Amino acid sequence: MMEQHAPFSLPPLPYGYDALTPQLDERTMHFHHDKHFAAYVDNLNRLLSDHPEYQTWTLEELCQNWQSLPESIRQGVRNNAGGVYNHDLYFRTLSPTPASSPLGALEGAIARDFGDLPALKTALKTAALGQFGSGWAWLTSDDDGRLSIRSTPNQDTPLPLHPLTCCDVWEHAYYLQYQNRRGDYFESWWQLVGWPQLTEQYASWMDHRPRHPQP
Ligand code: MN3
Repeated sequence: MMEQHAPFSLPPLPYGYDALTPQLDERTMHFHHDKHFAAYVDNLNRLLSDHPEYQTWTLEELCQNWQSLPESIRQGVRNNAGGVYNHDLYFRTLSPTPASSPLGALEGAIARDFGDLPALKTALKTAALGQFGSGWAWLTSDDDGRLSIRSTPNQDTPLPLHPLTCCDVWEHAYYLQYQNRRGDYFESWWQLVGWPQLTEQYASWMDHRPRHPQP
């Protein structure tokens, strides 16, 4: 998805709509994926339809370089390319059969950068609950593999940092099931984080990261 360019297509949900129950119910998944995520894809394609010169840009390029677009589509692409990028990662990194913990290089990096997994969770929850209004909380890596927690407003991404996973704290992600209880939603979301996938992604980055000149 990140390397795709226009026209973008909605990736199917990688598991059943009822696969994440009871933490995320089927109705929430239908609205969130089929209505909200789909709308970002449709809006982005519509914005780019009259601008063939930007139809070769990848999703990441659109997310990172929206400032250089014409004013007529700049804010729209910022919001909707971000919406596509963020929701793609959100749905891909949830798992119906989550493992209890990260492994390998990721486990080591969490110990180094947070102390332990509960400390990472606390920092991420603080970011998720502290984001005023709509936005996202992120676990990211820099080019050297150092992990950090970020939050972004609206549909902004943490690029050029590499996001490992993200908690959607827009009300549309949880209101049907949790109403105003964002903290309860976070706890449910946390139980669904697919650590095997994050472990593999992090290991792959570490194997292929750009090499900095040695001093
Ligand atoms: Mn959402």
